[in-house]
Amino acid sequence: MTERYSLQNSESLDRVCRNILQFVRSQDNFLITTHLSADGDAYASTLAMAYLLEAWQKRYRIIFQDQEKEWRYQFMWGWDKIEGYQEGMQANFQAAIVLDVPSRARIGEPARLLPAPLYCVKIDHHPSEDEFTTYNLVNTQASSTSQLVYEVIVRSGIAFSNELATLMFSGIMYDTGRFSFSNTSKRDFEIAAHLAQYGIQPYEIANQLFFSNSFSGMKTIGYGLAHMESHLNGKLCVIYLPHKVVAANSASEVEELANYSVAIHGVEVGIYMREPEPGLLKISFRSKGRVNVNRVAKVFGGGGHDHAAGCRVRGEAAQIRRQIIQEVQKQLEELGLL
Ligand SMILES: [Mn+2]
Repeated sequence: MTERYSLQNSESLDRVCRNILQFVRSQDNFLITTHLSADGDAYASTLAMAYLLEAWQKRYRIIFQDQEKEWRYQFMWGWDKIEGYQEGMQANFQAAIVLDVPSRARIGEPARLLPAPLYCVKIDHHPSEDEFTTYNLVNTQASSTSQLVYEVIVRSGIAFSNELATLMFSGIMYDTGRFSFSNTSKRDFEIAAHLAQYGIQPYEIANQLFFSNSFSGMKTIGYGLAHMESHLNGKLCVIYLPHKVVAANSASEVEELANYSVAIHGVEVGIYMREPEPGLLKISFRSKGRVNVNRVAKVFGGGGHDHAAGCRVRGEAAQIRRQIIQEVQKQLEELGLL
């Protein structure tokens, strides 16, 4: 069953969700996993599916590539159940649920533990890059994977609780940038209104997700802002953190710099480059909406959404920055914005 649904077709959404639920009901001993460098939506959607399996008394393990768990998500139900991938882990899972992942490669090492595609479910809102799962709930219009997980869980018949509602709300809040990014839809507000019935605390959740930075992390954000560069007549902003600066910080703490790169009047595209290890660049692309940054990221072997994408490349920062500027320039010229 490889069919996908579009937001306009709720009958099809219903069918896809029910197929997934039927499959999950029929299986046991699950692997649940997500993408490398798991973010708020990855944690929340993964843990919400674990909550469903728990309610159905299924056996499961949650395995992430990341060895270190992100402390800012510690408030989420099930955080303590997440394991980091270890060499030699046994691939004896009967079924798998992968969340928020556009490709097998983006899972990292836990991909080795996946059973055959016929036993794999994928729930995601990124454009798919390869086929490694049979049961797919993929909608690139959805704000978040957590929104899609809600669509599945609301049809499962399990009792909602504050913990479950907090998970799904957190994922949506995270990926919509507190209900403000261009991906935010009417559906997110409908879901939020339903989840609010279970006593969720938006203020507390926002504090955990967005305002729990360390002192040194905030200073590094300051470093990035103080050193940002303006290119292409102020249409492109580049923020770059060299290895020596990145090394002193937990990576996720300074992720917000990606959003700041495009938070300037007149900027169409923001780029946030950091060097987690010497010679390796992790790059985030953000667009105000007109430039398709997924296209830019693809030139460098990455991908994502039209408005937010990323890639990892090996090479020299100054040279890669020049190439990226050229790619953005091409699109700005095509659009008549330069
Ligand atoms: Mn997501």
